[in-house]
Amino acid sequence: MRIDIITVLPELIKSPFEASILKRAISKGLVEVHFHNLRDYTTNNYKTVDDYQFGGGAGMVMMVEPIDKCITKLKAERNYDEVIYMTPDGETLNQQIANSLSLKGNIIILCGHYKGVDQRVRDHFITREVSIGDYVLSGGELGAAVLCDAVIRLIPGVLNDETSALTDSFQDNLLAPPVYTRPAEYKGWKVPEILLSGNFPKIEKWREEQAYERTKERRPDLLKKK
Ligand code: 6GU
Repeated sequence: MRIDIITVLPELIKSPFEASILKRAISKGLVEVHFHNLRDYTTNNYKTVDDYQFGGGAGMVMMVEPIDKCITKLKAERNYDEVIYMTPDGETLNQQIANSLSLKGNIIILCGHYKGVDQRVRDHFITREVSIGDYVLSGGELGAAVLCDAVIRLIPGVLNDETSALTDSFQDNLLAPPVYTRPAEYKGWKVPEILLSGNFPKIEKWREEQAYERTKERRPDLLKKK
């Protein structure tokens, strides 16, 4: 998989790819991530990427031209399966979206800023618009980092058995059950007996019940989706 991230603030989004699982996925060659500074595609002397909006109103709008130049250059080099725009008015990211994007070959992610991008960018280049939740961020970069993390960890070979994605919360619209590690008793606080029993079919059944109870308690909306 190859991800090309278009941004006015590359320094804001690079660091998550330089540690832990994402770093390992890149060094194993399972994913390539490239950053493109939109200012490198400007044609004016001031390298401005935004301008006042037609019709008036507060807030700047990202201009078509630098975005067109950047996306057109990338598309001339290879085919892309998706051109994603990170925006608070996109579809809210969930595990299903992450699953489906993890199966793609090449994707472009455009990070929005200010009042967003000129609508013509959305009409002519964007195949999918993604938000990471119902709150406003200063820009799409942190959203893009969240999306990339959720997607990259699902690429086969990125996680080892220990961190397997199959038992994650949300993977089957259930939250994960509680987990414990040594010691079996700390300050009188005991680990549930069943987990020490060695009876693996019973342990599995307990975990399923706990996952169900936790979901019913905290996220009953997920059970309706099952
Ligand atoms: Cl992707 N961008 C911005 N600016 N705000 C957001 C968001 C994205 N997702 C939720 N809020």
